[in-house]
Amino acid sequence: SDLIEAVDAKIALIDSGKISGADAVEAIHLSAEPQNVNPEYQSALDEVIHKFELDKITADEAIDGIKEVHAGFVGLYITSDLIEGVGTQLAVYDSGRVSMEYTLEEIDEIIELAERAAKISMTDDGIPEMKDLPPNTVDIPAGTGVPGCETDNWCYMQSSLTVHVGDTVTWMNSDTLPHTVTAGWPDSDSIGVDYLGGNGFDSEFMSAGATFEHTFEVPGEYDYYCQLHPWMIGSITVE
Ligand SMILES: [Cu+2]
Repeated sequence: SDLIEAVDAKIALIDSGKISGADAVEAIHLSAEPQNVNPEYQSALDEVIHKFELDKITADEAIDGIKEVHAGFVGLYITSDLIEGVGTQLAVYDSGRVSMEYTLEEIDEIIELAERAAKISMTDDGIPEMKDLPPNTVDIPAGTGVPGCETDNWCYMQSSLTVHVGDTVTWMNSDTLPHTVTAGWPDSDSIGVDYLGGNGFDSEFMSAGATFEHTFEVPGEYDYYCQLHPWMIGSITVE
């Protein structure tokens, strides 16, 4: 599959010695994560990365761990119900809207973003500190690309916002991964611009650092979510 090829390409890059161990770990993390093809693969990968981030293992050990996880799951990808439950993601990659390969310059850029994201301060509860944002701005904090943020409602900060008719809301992607701001919810009949009789919105892919704006002209309760990480949900109330 595309995923196998992408991770194999990354591992080849590491093996060729073109990038350092720590850079490679980050790059694999960031390139594999948005694909999110198999939750078990993802959590096994996350576990390795997490140990690396906590300095419990070295970069070289992390790479070995990643290779092991990867090797262990290759058979599963090829033989099992690959498509089930991943239709959206695969369509996304097939559409070419998400880059599967990174150039060395892009990897440098990603690492810089990752370092910036790592500096975001967290409260004692592990919830990102609320940023000092302009009015009617919603932040997408780092770390929302893996499940967990939904427990304390910080996948979008703030997850619910009340504005007035005519107001423009701006979303900022402060994470290192792409996200979307898509009206509706994962199982709703109509999503994106079709939501609520054509009054919805859809950012499509917001890369790291990107912003998206929508002006609300019709009162109502607008639910929204991330198409890449459907546990990310938020709402805008327009009065
Ligand atoms: Cu997302």
